[in-house]
Amino acid sequence: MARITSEEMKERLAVYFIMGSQNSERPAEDVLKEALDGGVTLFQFREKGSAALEGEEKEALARQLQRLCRTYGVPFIVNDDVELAIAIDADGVHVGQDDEDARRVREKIGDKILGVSAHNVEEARAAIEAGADYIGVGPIYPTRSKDDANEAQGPGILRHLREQGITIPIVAIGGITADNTRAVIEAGADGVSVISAIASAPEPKAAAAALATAVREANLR
Ligand code: TPS
Repeated sequence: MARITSEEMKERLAVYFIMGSQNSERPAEDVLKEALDGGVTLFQFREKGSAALEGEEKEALARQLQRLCRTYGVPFIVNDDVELAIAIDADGVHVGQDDEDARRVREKIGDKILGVSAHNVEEARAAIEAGADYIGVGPIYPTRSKDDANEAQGPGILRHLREQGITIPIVAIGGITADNTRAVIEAGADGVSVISAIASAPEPKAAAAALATAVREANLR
């Protein structure tokens, strides 16, 4: 498999759902199934925090969710666990600035999708240099889903990155909802990434569909 093209990556980032077992009281598989029914285009398995599964349990849940994504033709990305991604032949890996060095991850995963969190122009350029296929930029708005999150930057950071010549596919993250999706797409993001807007929604399917509609409408303008 060759590297994903920039055009395909941008389309895949439209509605990027992130979840681990800690993000919902309900079984992760049920929430993900409903989210996929609503139109999620990319999924990241992120097991983090004190309640996170480890070892065999983590791998078993990963395989279960990966199987579900496969039936929908939605790529399955693993957060910050290159060994797990390789062991289960996931479609990609996402790493933050404090995780394993992006250049080393690229060397290990070959042509799989590589995503890197970036907070400024310098980190964006370094991610591109390291071989990232996309960058995650945020938190744009305040978030309660990441303990060690930086200060919210607002959609202006997206416009700034684009003005500085950063053309790599960008997904906006942090406090994104259907109501602020238009603002981040207009500021330069190719898609939106969410945990709580879908995982904590009373109806994950409707929540994912609302995000998909908001992204589509913002791109039509
Ligand atoms: C694609 N990250 C930044 S804010 C946040 C996370 C997990 C919480 C969002 O939750 N970009 C990508 N993947 C990541 N894991 C990160 C950045 C890191 P909520 O939508 O509930 O505010």
